[in-house]
Amino acid sequence: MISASADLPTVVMVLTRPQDHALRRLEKLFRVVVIDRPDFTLVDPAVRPAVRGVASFAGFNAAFIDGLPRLEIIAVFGVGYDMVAAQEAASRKVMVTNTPDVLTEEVADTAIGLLINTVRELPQAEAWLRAGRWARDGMYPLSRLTLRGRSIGIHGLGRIGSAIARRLEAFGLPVAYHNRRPVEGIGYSYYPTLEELAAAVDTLISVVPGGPATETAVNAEVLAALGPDGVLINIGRGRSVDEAALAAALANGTVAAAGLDVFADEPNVSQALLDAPNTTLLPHVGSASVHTRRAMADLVVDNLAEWFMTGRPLTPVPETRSLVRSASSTGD
Ligand code: NAP
Ligand code: 8YV
Repeated sequence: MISASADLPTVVMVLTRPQDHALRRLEKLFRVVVIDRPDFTLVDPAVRPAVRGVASFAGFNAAFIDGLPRLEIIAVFGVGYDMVAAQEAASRKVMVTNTPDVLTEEVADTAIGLLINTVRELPQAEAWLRAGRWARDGMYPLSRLTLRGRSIGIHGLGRIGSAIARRLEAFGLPVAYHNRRPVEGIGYSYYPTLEELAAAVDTLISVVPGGPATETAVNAEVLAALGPDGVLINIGRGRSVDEAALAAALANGTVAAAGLDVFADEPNVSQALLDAPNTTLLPHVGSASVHTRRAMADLVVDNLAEWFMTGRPLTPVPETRSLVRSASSTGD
């Protein structure tokens, strides 16, 4: 057991904004050094050789790992770890963990909210009321689009994609999907390419991980296949969508509307998308409730604690799943 009286491992916490709950928990278990970006030179050179763990609320690269010679584990805040050098960590025998499952239902709820807002124009209707237009100009115009009669395509039927699909089944809407391979034991129709899926449905929800394999997967051809009644929702990663192609498709009616929670260059949003018609844009709030962010922060801390207590973290990323903590690892 790690106890306050033991020789505590040193852990670096990389914080881009305050995480008081996680900090308080970490300070009970470890000696904690806080830095505000993943740059090892921000850690005192005398402390660097003692650092054995990192709690990262930001990404990191190989140079960061190399600057901390006794590093054993990096616990990442977030399920998506495209901003993380996981392969490089694996080759250096550094464990990487992420925060799956604890955010799945929250992100699925957000996706449904974004879909309904996009299709039924609820944010615009509220703006109409607040601007006094209901009393002045009458009823908000009927929404052009509806969820009724839609067919849904999920791009990335994993944990979150499945939770979105379950919700939409309850809405009475048919669901199909595209992954690199079919999911066993699932009744939804599978399409081996994204373009085939887009052609078969009128509502595409993208919830794939970022990275080279999904970069601009939702491109001009996919949008054309989705068609003029088509709605795109992206709650996965911004770079999975060709944003210039999407802005053009919205402007010329190739697709009807888009709801986006994620963007290629966050926190910057391209002017073309800001100017595009029929869009609902959210500032990456998929998991952003106090409840769920606290659960994610707890999992970051629990992963570090389990690693140092048992050598087996709770949620390793696939790249480092087979790593075991070396028996020669000792206290600071
Ligand atoms: P997951 O369980 O790993 O699901 C990912 C799904 O994507 C799997 O079904 C996978 O199936 C599929 N996939 C992966 N690469 C693909 C490719 N090249 N082409 C087609 N399908 C592919 O992950 P999750 O927990 O559902 O999270 C999904 C992603 O959502 C995260 O990685 C993150 O980027 C994003 N996310 C966003 C927010 C937000 O706030 N907006 C919050 C949480 C997560 P195959 O492996 O069979 O292809
Ligand atoms: C978070 C996410 O916003 O988990 C993810 O992959 O995109 C979101 O839950 C992010 O990871 C932390 O800022």
